[in-house]
Amino acid sequence: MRPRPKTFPRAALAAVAVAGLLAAPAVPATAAPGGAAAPGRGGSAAVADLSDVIPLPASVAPSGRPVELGPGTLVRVQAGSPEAAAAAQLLVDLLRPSTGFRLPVVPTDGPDDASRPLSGISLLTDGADPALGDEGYVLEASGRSVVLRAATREGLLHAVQTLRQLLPPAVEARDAQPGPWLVPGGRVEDRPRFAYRGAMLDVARHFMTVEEVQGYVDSLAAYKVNHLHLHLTDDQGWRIEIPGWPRLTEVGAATEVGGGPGGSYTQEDYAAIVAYAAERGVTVVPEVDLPGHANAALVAYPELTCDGVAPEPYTGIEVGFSTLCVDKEVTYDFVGDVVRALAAATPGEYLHIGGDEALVTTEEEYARFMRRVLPLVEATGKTAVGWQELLPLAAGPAGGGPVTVGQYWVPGAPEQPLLDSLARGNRVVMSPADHAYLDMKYAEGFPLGLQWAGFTGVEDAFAWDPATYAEGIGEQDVLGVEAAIFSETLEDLDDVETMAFPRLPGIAEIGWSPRATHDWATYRERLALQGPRWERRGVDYYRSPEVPWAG
Ligand code: NGO
Repeated sequence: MRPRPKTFPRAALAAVAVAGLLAAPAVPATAAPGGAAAPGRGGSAAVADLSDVIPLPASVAPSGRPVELGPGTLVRVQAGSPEAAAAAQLLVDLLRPSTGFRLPVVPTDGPDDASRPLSGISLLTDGADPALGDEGYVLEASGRSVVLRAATREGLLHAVQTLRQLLPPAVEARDAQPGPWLVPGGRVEDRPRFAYRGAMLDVARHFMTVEEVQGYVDSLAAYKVNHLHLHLTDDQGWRIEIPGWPRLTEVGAATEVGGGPGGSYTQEDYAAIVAYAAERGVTVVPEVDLPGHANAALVAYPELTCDGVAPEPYTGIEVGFSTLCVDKEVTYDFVGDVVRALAAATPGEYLHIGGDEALVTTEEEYARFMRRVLPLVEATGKTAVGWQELLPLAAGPAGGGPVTVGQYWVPGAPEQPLLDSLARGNRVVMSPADHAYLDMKYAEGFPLGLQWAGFTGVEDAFAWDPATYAEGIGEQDVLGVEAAIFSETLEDLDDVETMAFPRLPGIAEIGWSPRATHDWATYRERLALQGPRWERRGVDYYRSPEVPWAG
């Protein structure tokens, strides 16, 4: 379908990496809007501007003096609200190490307490405006109090992330820092543009440990990304234990790109990822890529091939050469078991079945396969998601079926069958590879990444709109956006972070902030403020010359 790079001499790349990063032109520090806390000012007396937040909140009204947190600050949670208690836990886990404050969590005293301004930080569910939807929240900082109010746990978690960005960058440190800890005064009223804001991580081409995935979740949650799509299987490795099919992980997980040892998640590992993500408001969307991209499964279970002969394990980066045998019954026994196991282990609504680049099945075979597999997914009660190739085969509500979600990835205009599918009530998540594939290189010569969809600078990742990107696909068709990272050239979380930051926050902002606020010139100023936060947290990022980093 397109030219692909061949192999990547990793050692040579590492050399370019260092040289390339050091050679990045120094860019003068630009004063941040509103006297924002900037690196170099050491997070001292500076106070952030109320709109120094990514994604930019829907509405911001600064007023009054900053609120200072201190050693006596209490965290007050709505009595009897498990949602508020959960968000308070996340808040104190974030704030205690760097502030060194005890931040005791105490319940509000009674119903009228919720409407009185309290000293400290209050997390309240009573009195939340239903118009703010499932994820909206209000943050008000005035006098001696910061009040976070939302109807849902998700809303309160987002409010916590906003508060975090309104505190100085030193808040990200894991050891005690000098204050003061000032929150700018005023009111933020916020809710997302799209319900689905995702990030995809490919743990198949290079395996990532549970801790690495959890570390990535931390970074995603900071930008209100609410779905983690895990690309769990591909030609190079099968990464998730499936009861009844032990060789998938015993044999099919033992390889990865470049010949490394691979790895896989037990059901317990997967549960640990799901739970960690859920605590941070992130829903896991598991993907098993079918019927193509299946070499690892075929190595483990040769009966899934048409000739019954096991292929060689694959450690290269070509695509489109493998397939489950569409004509064998055992294939559907296998897929049924996989889909049911994943559905049982996944509390979220979505189950992704891949469906891209099935280049060695005919169109008829592909359709036959998917027409059997979609009902298997639907029988689990989950919503099926697939790469855009799947969409034409989904009946959709107008065709008497449920909604299926297609992930749009091929750059350029959609074909008519895809548009027809959307007209039947199916939806898309937009990840066009020329803007939202963060495994593309930033620029010529960048040491990591691919370039089949071109180079994707920081502005390129930010400056597009999912509701106008593709002719015929409008706002009503779009469930949301997703930043995808395939890991052919990315060996570990450090590599992934280098590709994600600073580009991923741009996709998060596209997914969350009102379209009318979308503006590169002001966004890049806000983005620059994230650098010191990543440094404090130990998150790798590329100091792109497109961003006016301070210091
Ligand atoms: C394509 C391909 C993947 C590659 C990726 C690399 C999709 C959906 N299928 O995207 O197998 O890893 O490009 O950018």
